Amino acid sequence: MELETLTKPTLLDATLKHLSRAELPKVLQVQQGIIRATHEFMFKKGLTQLMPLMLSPITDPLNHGVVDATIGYADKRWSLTKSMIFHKQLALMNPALESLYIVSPNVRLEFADRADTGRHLFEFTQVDFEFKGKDRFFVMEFVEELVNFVFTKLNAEIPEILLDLRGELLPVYEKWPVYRTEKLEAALGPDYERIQSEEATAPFWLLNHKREFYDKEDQSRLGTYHNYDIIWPEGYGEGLSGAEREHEYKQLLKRMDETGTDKEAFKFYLEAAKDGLPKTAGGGFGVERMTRFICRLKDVDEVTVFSRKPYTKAVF
Ligand code: ASN
Repeated sequence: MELETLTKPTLLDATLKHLSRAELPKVLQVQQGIIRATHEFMFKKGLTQLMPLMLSPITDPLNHGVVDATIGYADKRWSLTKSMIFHKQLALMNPALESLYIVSPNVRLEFADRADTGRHLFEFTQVDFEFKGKDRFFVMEFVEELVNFVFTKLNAEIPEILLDLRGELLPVYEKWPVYRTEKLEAALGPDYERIQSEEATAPFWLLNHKREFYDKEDQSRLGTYHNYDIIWPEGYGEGLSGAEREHEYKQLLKRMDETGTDKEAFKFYLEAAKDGLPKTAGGGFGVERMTRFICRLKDVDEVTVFSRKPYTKAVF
């Protein structure tokens, strides 16, 4: 084989092409503006910022399969963070801490079937937040205020960039429609989330997804859950997920059985629940997904400097 063929820098070529896109600096300024405004909002609302962790004995089981991302250290297996869901709940065991947030890098090594959704990265950042003693109604209102605060700030701080990238300034949303998944599915079929997102002109809430064991089950309607997603309009799809949390030991055991969760792996967490986990509610929004929606980009990977598109044979 020719030396030239052997050393052909295809990965470098692809990397340089990706990071040299002319519009990227503007997209990054939008993303930076989101983070800047989010910090300001969280400070105003009194949430305490935690630093992110990348390694833990347990992490979010998620409601879909991904490639295992654990490493061995100190005679233990450590998972790369898929979300800091359990850390949020555990940290609120501190009696003096009422609410918290983290700008949290998440590693989810998605399979190839998520490479072309336009919404998935194998490494991304979410703003994850949690409140002690609050319910879903409180969190939903908090999130609506947060989004409107961030959008208003961006309109004031970087109007030219917004006009350039999305063709207009950002709206402030007065009304946030609320749907239940089972009702939307009955009306629109299995692809209800995409169809409703494409038809919508404003973000909306979707309640009651069947999900991880930590989303609180409605005790008066078993099999339904006190969780909520934000779906961005214009076909941009899911942008935030959150829930009131299960915190009672017996109910956690029941939900772990129902979701086929390995209780042995969650021994430490279950011990904490036996002692008494606080009642909490929260959520998290994807920073790159919000940036994509604001900039009206085709694929969320257009937000990254170094491509994080899930595995396809063409790339690796
Ligand atoms: N951050 C989400 C929540 O708080 C969980 C997740 O990212 N899977 O519910």
